[in-house]
Amino acid sequence: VKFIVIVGTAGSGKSTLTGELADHMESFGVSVARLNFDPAAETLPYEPEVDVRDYVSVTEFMDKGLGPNGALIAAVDSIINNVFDLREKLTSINPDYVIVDTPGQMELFAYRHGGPLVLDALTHGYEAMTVFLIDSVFFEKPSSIIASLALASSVALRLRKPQVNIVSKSDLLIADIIEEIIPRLSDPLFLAQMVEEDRDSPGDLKVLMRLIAEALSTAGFIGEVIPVSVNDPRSLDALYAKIQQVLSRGEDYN
Ligand SMILES: Nc1nc2c(ncn2[C@@H]2O[C@H](COP(=O)(O)OP(=O)(O)OP(=O)(O)O)[C@@H](O)[C@H]2O)c(=O)[nH]1
Ligand SMILES: [Mg+2]
Repeated sequence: VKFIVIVGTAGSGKSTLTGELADHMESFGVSVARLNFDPAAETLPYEPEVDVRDYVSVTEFMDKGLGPNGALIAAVDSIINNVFDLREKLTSINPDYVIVDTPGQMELFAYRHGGPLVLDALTHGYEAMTVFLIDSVFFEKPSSIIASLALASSVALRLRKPQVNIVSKSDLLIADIIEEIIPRLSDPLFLAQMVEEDRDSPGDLKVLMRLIAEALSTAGFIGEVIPVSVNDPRSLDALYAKIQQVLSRGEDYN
């Protein structure tokens, strides 16, 4: 069993990708279990083999006085009590891969303790990686591109797993962004130029943006960013190839 943990901001396409990537991988003859890790999901675009909603309920925490966001955080924290059962279920299915569809509340995985703790307990002893979705809507402005890369690095810092960063819903982007910007996101000179040409940000923020970009690229954090659309099977091929490459490289991180 190898774990692919899908993480991204609200509405970035995690659940849709979980379903489509699983189907795509199965078409190559590998077995995949879809794990819904979002206790607040109302409907899902796929049929999960394993579902945290069978164990924890967000409304239970709302009944205790928490608001919807706080209740979701508490619900995810409480999954720790069910990790043994979840692992039992998954090992009885014994798939080649488990794809984990997480909630869009990024603080769970970018800042808080509970998200990494529960995921570590879930994947302990198995190979695991993160696929981080950068929503294509963030490609509107240099400042949101840099902020998204910074968020991607927060997730990597907290989850401590090998991570592939992708741009989701790439069919919504114009060709220029796909061809000229996304392939060059790991190039510090390109990022510096993009920041320099940004007309929306004042000078002091440009300095900050340039330094963040330089730090992420010189640290080698950004790597190859893959544009992915669930409507384009070739992009799912490219993502699956990258996943296999990262997971076969193995043990460097854990
Ligand atoms: N055009 C296009 N739309 C997509 C793609 N992937 C997902 N979507 C749409 O984006 C919307 C959000 O998708 P979800 O999969 O629910 O996103 P999510 O990240 O799971 O959302 P939360 O769980 O609420 O955080 C849906 O309307 C999807 O149909 C894609 O590759 N291209
Ligand atoms: Mg979802």
